[in-house]
Amino acid sequence: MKTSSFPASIAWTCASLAAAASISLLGGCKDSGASSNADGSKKLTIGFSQVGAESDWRVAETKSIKDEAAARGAELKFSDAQGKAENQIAAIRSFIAQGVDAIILAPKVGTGWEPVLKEAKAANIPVILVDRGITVEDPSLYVTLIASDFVAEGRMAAEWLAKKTDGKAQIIELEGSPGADPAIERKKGFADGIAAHPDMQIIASQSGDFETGKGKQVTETLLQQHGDKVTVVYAHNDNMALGAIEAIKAAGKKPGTDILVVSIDGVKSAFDAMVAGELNATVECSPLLGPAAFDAIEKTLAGETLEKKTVVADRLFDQSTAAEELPNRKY
Ligand code: GYE
Repeated sequence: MKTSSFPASIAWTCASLAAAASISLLGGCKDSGASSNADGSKKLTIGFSQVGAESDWRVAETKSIKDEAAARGAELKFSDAQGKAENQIAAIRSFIAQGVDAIILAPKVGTGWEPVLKEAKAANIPVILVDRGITVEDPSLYVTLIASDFVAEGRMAAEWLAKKTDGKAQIIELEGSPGADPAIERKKGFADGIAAHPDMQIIASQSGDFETGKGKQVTETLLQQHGDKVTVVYAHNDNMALGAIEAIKAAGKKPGTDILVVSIDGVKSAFDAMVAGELNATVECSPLLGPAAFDAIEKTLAGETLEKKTVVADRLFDQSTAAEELPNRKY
């Protein structure tokens, strides 16, 4: 789907300025008082509102965006919201007040963004969404979303599991943060994937907030409640799966054998756990979004119209290839 990106007026101004004066598009067209790059182009100032650092995945995403800002000579104003959407709203307001050239937003939840995004739009500051989507009535409130297909990820996990278990599984599901796009969609994709297998059932489902500690805690409680019935843990991210692995061991069982563990993200520690035989499979979800985010910023400031969504391609890894793949992992 193609939708117009940022207000045509600002796009026109940037493009024509660049054409007329041959200035680097890297410079954007806002004056935030920043200095110049070595090649004489004006330094871009970008605000990045990050959810927090709850997972290895998110730490890798932050690094990717920081590294890319440095590589492109942009100044990055970074805000860690400590897991709170309201802190992200405050950070966006502060970026607007500082007159940044563009904002990168990794939204904690899918709703509640309309008012602050209207403020950004009124200030002619384009907003690029990374990793999670949002629901807004007016799609022009953001330029583009760069993210994985979370429904497909959940489905991939389910299909792998159906093959592995011959369609028989009693599953504990560890959900991501409530209201977060990947939590909602990974749940849906997985449910779709097991629907054709009547002997695959989710016997309990609870949020572990995408964190290792909470994943462990929730698994401990659910194992106490459901005892010997459980044959599989499906976690919406690797960190919760790693927590679940600890809880399974503490309950005197062998993760990966007595209870299969499947998750999503593909972080290095998940590959280590697969090599150790404790995690069975993980679906890759790339957090290396910095280059695509900065390409989008440069294009929108240059007046180009962007696709509304760029889908990052994912694939599943299991124990059969984990050792061979581990040295190639970049996060
Ligand atoms: O899977 C998880 C994280 O939004 C895609 O958030 C991201 C998810 C990722 O904390 O580990």
